[in-house]
Amino acid sequence: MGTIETELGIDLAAFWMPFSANRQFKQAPRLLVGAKDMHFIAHDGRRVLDGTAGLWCVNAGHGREKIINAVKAQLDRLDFAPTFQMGHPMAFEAARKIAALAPPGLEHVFFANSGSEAVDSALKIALAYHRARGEGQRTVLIGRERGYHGTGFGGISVGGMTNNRKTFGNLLPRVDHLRHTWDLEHQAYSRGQPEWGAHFADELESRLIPLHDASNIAAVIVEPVAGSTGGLVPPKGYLERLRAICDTHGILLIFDEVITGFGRLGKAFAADYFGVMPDLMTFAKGVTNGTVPMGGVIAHKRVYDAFMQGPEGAIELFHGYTYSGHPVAAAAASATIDVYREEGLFERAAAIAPYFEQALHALKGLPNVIDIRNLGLIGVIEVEARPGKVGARAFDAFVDCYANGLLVRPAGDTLALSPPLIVEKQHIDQMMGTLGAALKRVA
Ligand code: PXG
Repeated sequence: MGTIETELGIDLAAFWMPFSANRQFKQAPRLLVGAKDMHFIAHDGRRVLDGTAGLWCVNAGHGREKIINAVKAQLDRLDFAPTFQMGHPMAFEAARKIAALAPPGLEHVFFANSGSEAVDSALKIALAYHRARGEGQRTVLIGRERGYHGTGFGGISVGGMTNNRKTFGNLLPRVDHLRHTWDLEHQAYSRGQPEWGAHFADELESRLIPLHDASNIAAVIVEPVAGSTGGLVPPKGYLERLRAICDTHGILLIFDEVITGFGRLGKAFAADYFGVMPDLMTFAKGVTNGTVPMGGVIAHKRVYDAFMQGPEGAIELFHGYTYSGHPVAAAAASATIDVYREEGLFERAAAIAPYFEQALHALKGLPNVIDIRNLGLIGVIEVEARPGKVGARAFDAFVDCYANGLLVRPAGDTLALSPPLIVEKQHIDQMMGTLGAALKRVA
């Protein structure tokens, strides 16, 4: 063990950390040892304001008793039960509550254990749906540049993040991409949805459908708001156009709502916020308030019904996970949804979003800031990259913020804020104060 490890009393060697600079981290670790409501406790005892709801998942804030108690009670009652040709009450209860929260028509829930699995499940359901209807030739999947759909082979194939793709070979065949919707020249400092850019949807019809032929295309998958690549907010009218084109050509529209689901935009789902209904919707993260891993797909009734046609005893979809609908995750989801509802947290997020927007955009003019974007409780600052060192400035700002009691999330040269929905004005003021000071220091 090195000196830092001796100081901390922890051996850092064995854990190969995900999406992390392992060697750098292990030289100067940032360890979190506790959390309550809006704050983490760092290993040195400092309170750190959680500007990111963990990783966009702790929407009701940390350490919520109702959820914790539900998890404990479930562990005491039934620790595990299979869901392949068997069942247990809590999986059905969680699915019922999730479906009740989802927009009309989105009625059936397929459980996975993460956003990545949710995405792979949704892509497979789309392919199987067309096959069940006698259109098995529809195998082309369309994603979008700068999309993030997790890290499975399906997700990175339809995703559009260079670093997540370049190392991993051929990926899925028969995948294509729409261009992303961000344009600095026409959209910089948009508050909420940019006015300009709905036409980016048109290339589905003008470029991709002519190239592949609509009869071969299974699905289009997009994040309603692209989260991980820096909060790319869809231009007004863009999602509506995608929906209309998919309808014209019999293509399924999948919304990846892993980040936008469970109140991030001030509604249960982004589909509600935008008034655009997908055929399939993925979720994860906020479904259990981050307490227990869970993800899944919510399918429209017409998609589910297409599967329920064959002989009675036939398994309709050869897909699933040992832990699909895990009792402990299902109990966490059920209690989490109760908390969201009882405390009106989605409405709360909607009510405080204008204050958040105002405070965020007040950072305009600070050194190197080139764009500020927001929607609901998503806020992103884009800074000019240091010459030849993409991402370094945002990373330094993240480290500076952490040293000064605030957790923000760096991605490339953006810094994202996505606080728990219980955030108060004083927290927002603190976030912007700390972030502003950091941006000056790393100039
Ligand atoms: N889809 C979307 C839209 C996501 O944002 C996933 C799928 C994958 O989920 P899992 O549970 O497999 O990680 C995600 C995950 C960040 C950040 O800081 C975002 C995610 C994960 C970690 C960090 O932007 N999103």
